[in-house]
Parts: sequence; structure tokens; C-alpha cells
Amino acid sequence: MAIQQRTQVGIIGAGPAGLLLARLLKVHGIDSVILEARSRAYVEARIRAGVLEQGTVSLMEEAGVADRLQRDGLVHDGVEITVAGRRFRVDFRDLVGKTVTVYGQTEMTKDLIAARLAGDGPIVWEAADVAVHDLTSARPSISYRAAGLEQRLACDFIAGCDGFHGVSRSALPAAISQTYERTYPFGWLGILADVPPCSDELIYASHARGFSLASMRSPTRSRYYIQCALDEKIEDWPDARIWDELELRLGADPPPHITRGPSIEKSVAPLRSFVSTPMQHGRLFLAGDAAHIVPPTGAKGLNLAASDVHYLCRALMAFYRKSNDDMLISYNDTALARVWKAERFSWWMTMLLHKLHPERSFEAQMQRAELDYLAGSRAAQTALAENYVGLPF
Ligand code: RFL
Ligand code: PHB
Repeated sequence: MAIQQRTQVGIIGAGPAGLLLARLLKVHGIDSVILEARSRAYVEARIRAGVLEQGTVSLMEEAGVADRLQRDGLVHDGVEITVAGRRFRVDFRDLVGKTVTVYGQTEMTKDLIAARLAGDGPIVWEAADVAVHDLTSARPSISYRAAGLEQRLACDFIAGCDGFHGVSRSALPAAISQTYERTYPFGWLGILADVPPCSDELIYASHARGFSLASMRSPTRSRYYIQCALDEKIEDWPDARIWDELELRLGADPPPHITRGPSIEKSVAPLRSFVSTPMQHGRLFLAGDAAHIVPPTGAKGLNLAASDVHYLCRALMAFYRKSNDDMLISYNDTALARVWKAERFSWWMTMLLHKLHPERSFEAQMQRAELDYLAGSRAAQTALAENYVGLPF
């Protein structure tokens, strides 16, 4: 016989989407239980995103977990773009009056976990065999195994925040679900190192040898990426080869000073655009990577997870406070409208900056013309800035 528990919102996944949702719900008086497949140590060590839109920062403030973010986050007024060694700057503050904040997803996750464990409610770590049930009834539930025991969590609603490889999305009936996908013939090789960043701002570089990105986590920790083949083997990339390649690809006049140091993390990630619709079925609501993936070029993934959570939290508040389910019913349409715009921007920025094959193709010529246009047009830079800092939600 399974152990029975009950909560208002059962949340699957303790990534940024699940943790932020749980915290916002708590602040607004709604209880939840989080079920996470991995251990706390694993979740807190995962290296991922680094750029937060103003809207995401505001949600962390609303959630009452922004102290460290306000103290350590680096506010960036713009980005640099280098095209074949020629550098120009897109000034967000000047063009659209907004900024972004560089603060690691790892740190954001730690802040949210600490707040949760300080009394908000449980996170069940290493929950196995998570499955959702009775989604179209008023009493859905989640079954799982933890500490060797079969358990069942009865809830009013289920939030599927379990990322791209989670189980929630597969609960959508095949007859109503539709997926849209774009893969790219390249990946990103990332390196994290405890060295000062080579620039005060991020540098996105388009180069004949392939795209590269200079980013950071703090004034003493740098994050770099280079475009690589999908089957690239990390063993073929000793640190020295990565630093050599970054120097070539980020080279400009004047060249940025790249400080070398031992890598503390190195990985290859494929690039993907993916949207699964609908984002709701009965009382199951998907949020974040569970429903959509963007290539990392526009730094949108984590921020999209945050805007989904905002819409879902508002909808649940209206339900519990005013017995109004209008926003729950429109969640799919509201969230997807913003998702598709971020998908467009991430796809556009990916196709703009990566080396395309064949180099003499019409597409590659269009890319050169677009980069040239962007370098010289305030209107084009304004469109980039407006999307990069995040469309309103
Ligand atoms: P996550 O972070 O994948 O969390 C999902 C959680 O669910 C758990 N889980 C399960 N739990 C229970 N039962 C199951 N069956 C489960 N299956 C999975 C997982 O263990 C995990 O803890 O999804 P979430 O919360 O939607 O957050 C999404 C973001 O993590 C993601 O979009 C970003 O990291 C994407 N991203 C970036 N986004 C940005 O906004 N700005 C950036 O600068 C940025 N850079 C990046 C990125 C992603 C990258 N990679 C590696 C994919 C850079 C990279 C390299
Ligand atoms: C990062 O710092 O990890 C990062 C920054 C900007 C991006 C993608 C990743 O577009």
C-alpha cells in the first residue's frame, strides 16, 4: 500500500522552473511539494545559464530571494559583437533603457533551495519512477518511489517542471500533442575557469573558424564557448587548445586580453530549438525546458522558464483567491505567445553568428549582409536589444 500525502500543487523537478514556482506560490500562500529525480548535490553543481533578464530578476525579488543576486550579480548595459575581427557594441541602456544581470543559474538554484529548505516545504530528492495520474479529474496525483517506499501525492494541480528529459511531457495524449523541432549541425564546447574575464561585457564573435562567446560568472570566474562539431570529443580539447582557439576567434583590434587557467568544467552541448504544444492537459501544466528548448545563443532558456512560472503562478493565485480559472484556461496561449518570440530570437541569433556550410551558399551571403546591417543600423540594434533584455511579460 502506497504512502499517501496531499498538497495543493505537486511540482515535478527542482530546476529553476520548479524551485521558483514553489517559492512564488509559498510567498502567495499556496502549498506545494517538489519531487526531484536527482540529489541535492547534483542539482547544485550543474553548470548552465548565466544571463538573467530584468523580468527574471524581478521575480527573484518578488520571491524574496534576491539578496545575493543584488550583491553579486553583474549588471550589464550592453554586449559586444565581433565580426571577422571588427567589433561593435549594442548598448541596451541607450537603445531600450534596460539591462541584463550576469548571475549563474547555479547560484540562483542554490538561493532558491536554501529558501525552500528554510521552512517553505519539502523537496523529495532522488524520487524515482515519477508518474502522473488522473490529469483530467479534479484530483490528479503523482506516484513515485523514495527511500525504497512507494508513495502517492494527491494534488489539485501538477506542474511539470522536469526539463527536456522529464516524464511530464509524455503524459500529453498523442492525439492532441504536437512538437516542432529544429536541430543545428553544430554544438557548443564550454569551459569554465577561475580567471578574470577578458572583457567587462559579453563578446559574441562571428569568425571564419566558427562562433565563440566570452562570458563570465563573476570578476574572477570566466565562461567561454566555441562552436564545435556535434561529434566533437572533449578528450581532443586539452585546455591549451581551447585557449588557443578562443584567442583566434575572439581576436579583434584591439585584441581582448584572455587570461588562461585550468578548466574547472568542460562540456559539449548540442543546439536545439524545440516546442511541444499544448503546455497544458487537464490539471497538468508544463513550464520551462519540459515544454521548450532554445539554442543558448540568445541566453533565453532560463528566462523563458521564469516567464512560464510567472504566468502559472498568477493563474493559480486567481484560482485559489478568487475561484477564477480564466488564467489557467488561457495559460497555454499566454505562455506560448512569449515562447515563440523567444524561439524566433534564439534561432535568429544562432543563424546570424555561427559559421554556416557551405561558405559560398546564398544563406552565408545573407548572413554577411545581415551582420553588416546590424553593425551599422540603430534600428537593427534596437530590435536585438529589445529581445536580448527580454520582451515584457
Ligand atoms: P532543468 O534545469 O532541466 O530542471 C529540470 C529538473 O527536473 C529534474 N527531473 C526530474 N525530476 C523528477 N522526476 C523526473 N522524471 C525528472 N526528470 C528530470 C531534473 O533533474 C532537473 O533538476 O529545467 P528548467 O527548470 O525548466 O530550467 C531550464 C534551464 O535550466 C535552461 O533553459 C537553461 O539552463 C538554458 N541555458 C541558458 N538559459 C538562459 O536563460 N541564459 C543562458 O545564459 C543559458 N545558457 C543554457 C545555457 C543551457 C545550457 N545547456 C547545457 C543546456 C548554457 C548551456 C550550455
Ligand atoms: C553563459 O554565460 O553561460 C551564457 C551567456 C550568454 C549566452 C549563453 C550562455 O548567450
